[in-house]
Amino acid sequence: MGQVPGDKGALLRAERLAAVERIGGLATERQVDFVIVAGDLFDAHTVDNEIVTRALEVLSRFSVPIYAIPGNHDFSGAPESVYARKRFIDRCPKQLHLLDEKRPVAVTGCSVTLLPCPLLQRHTVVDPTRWLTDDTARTEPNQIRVAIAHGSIVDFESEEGGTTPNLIDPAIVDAAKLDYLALGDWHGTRRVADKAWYSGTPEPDRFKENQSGNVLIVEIDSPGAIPKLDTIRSAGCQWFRRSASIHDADDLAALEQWFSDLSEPQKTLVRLEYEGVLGMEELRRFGDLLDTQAELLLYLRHRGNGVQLEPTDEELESLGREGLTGRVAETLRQQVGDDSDDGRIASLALQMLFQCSRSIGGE
Ligand SMILES: [Mn+2]
Repeated sequence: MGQVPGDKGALLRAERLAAVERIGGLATERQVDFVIVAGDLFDAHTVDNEIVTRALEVLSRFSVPIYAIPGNHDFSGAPESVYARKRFIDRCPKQLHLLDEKRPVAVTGCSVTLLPCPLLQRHTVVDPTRWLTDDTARTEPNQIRVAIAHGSIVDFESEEGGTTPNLIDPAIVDAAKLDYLALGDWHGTRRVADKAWYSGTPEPDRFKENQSGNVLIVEIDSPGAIPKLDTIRSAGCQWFRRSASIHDADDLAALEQWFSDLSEPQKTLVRLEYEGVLGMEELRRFGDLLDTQAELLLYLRHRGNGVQLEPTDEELESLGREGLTGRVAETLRQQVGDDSDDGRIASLALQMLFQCSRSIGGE
């Protein structure tokens, strides 16, 4: 959340809690047996007590049990762990079960046994799911075996091979006869196999187009059955990345339209990257667009090489074609559009030239 400063950052933090609240509502509405948090309930051990207290308060209103494992950001077993903190221990509601041991846990009221793969340190070189083929991971034959793990799948970092920490081999699903493997760490919703999914983070927190902001409702009829999944949007905010190449009035109009089509600007964050060349009037319109959207949106970050000024024939005409100003402007115009310092300097010089000529002209 460090990307968004000040009050707007605070708004985003509040939205994360609201997402947890929505999940609680959904759990009741859909009559699920329990909720799984596959790690990183908290994003750091240094999280403020205020956030711990508020998160636990929201979870205390869940009508069903919540089973959470520690992830790489909130690993357990160390004195500095958020889970060792007095505030957490004192305020942990009865619904929340922190599974920080590698042993099967039967869920009361349904025939599911959970097989947690907690992280007890930030990085492990041993696959955290490896214990699932041990005798200690055996369950009763009528039980639905649901494992919970936090880490990366081999495919994601195939070029780096074994150097990725907390690496999970999805072959464990068959090897350990799992009915489902609930995965955490990846921010987007992602299918690894029929029986292994990343739900993704319920509230996005970065500009990455990776399908985040969902919860998964998983229905498993009996041991061995293929799980039925329903992806439900849990996010309150939308994060967009947009790149724009702006070379004429149509390009500018398309960008204006894109912004005005955003359904909830106050809950929308946009990262805009742009480049291009526009005439004087259009460049002013573009500047206005950025200013007003920065005011309207929850957050607008824009960067890029900038849009350069290339005055139209009429705009050049207004400087007087035969005069000195006109001739300088014409020379500068020929350098604009060049993606180099020269092009950018020529564009800035032209903008200053227009400003000067207008203030002399008494506009
Ligand atoms: Mn993580």
